[in-house]
Amino acid sequence: MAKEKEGGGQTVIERAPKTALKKPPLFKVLLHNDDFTPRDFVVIVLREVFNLGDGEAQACMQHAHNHGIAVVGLFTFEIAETKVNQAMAFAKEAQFPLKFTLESE
Ligand code: TYC
Repeated sequence: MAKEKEGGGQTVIERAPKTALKKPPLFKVLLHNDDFTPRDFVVIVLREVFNLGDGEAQACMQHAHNHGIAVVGLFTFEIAETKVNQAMAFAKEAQFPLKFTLESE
């Protein structure tokens, strides 16, 4: 990325060094349908854990319900893993078999 910098009345364009860090790989979080988890519970998990808006959460839940699976979002591995663990712990506590998995992009 080029960046402008003021230098004694001149504008100097600085280029990012060639050693600029690479973007980390992204992972898809997938939501799986099941026959037992209530729709409202799925929507709450998508809102609370994955920070989806209400409309997005409804659409994601409905997609999984209709097609068996839905992409919740793309995250770095650690964030994806943390969110999947939080979401499944939440479901386990409520005794629902709701399942999320990770897939490399
Ligand atoms: N199929 C569930 C029901 O009819 C709702 C549901 C939707 C469950 C999406 C999981 O990922 C899911 N109660």
